[in-house]
Amino acid sequence: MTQLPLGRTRTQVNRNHAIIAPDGYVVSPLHGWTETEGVMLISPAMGVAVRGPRFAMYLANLTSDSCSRTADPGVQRLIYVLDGAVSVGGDDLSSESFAYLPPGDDSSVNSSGSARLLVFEKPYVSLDGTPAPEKIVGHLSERSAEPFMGDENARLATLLPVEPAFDMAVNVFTFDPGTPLPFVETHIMEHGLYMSQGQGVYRLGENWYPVTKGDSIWMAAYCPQWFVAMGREPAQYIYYKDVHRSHLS
Ligand code: UGY
Ligand code: MN
Repeated sequence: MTQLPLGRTRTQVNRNHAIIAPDGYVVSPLHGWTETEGVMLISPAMGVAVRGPRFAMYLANLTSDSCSRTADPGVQRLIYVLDGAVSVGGDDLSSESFAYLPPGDDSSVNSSGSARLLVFEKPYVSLDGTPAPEKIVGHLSERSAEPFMGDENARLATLLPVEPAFDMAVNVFTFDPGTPLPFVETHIMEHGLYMSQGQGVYRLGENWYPVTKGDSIWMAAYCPQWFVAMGREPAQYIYYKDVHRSHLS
């Protein structure tokens, strides 16, 4: 990767969106994890927006001594393995595997070597008469990647069931080179996004950003958004969105 001149960064934090580039990472001990360092990519502490993030997305860098503690009370967690292997409450997870832990689930994450995880956390909002979801463990390859709005070159896989019990979605979107999102989206849901492969250009509000593997993006509710994949290989991102809850809550 080309070195940036001293005093420059590709990171930008704005009112309704942010690009967090690896050139500015500061690793620190992770609250709720033991012997684990990480980078908090998105959290309510960003607070620059009219309405800041209501979830967190972070990288957890594990060694053989690392383990996680139960998430804060009422908080659900989705763990996606970027590199390496871990066990989550006895289930073995390899690269591109994931585990969804509902609030209160005390499955601990352990690793026997180095591993890199992308973690999403959100306070769970219950729905009257609908029990909270149970723990789920799976692998990206088990989820079917469906053409997005009929486009075979843009494929969307949902990791979690699309059911009212879930108040968050985590999806994996893969675009062949040259493929765009079909229109500029503007919607009430917010997103936390991690580029897992390839590169492209993201439009956020009135700005266009070249983005590449390893970059993270936060998009506030109603942030106009659009993407086109560029380069020689498919671009892929993993993203969070809030779903299935009242627009007034
Ligand atoms: O689910 C979504 O809103 C998705 N199409 N947004 C995005 O990729 N920026
Ligand atoms: Mn969207």
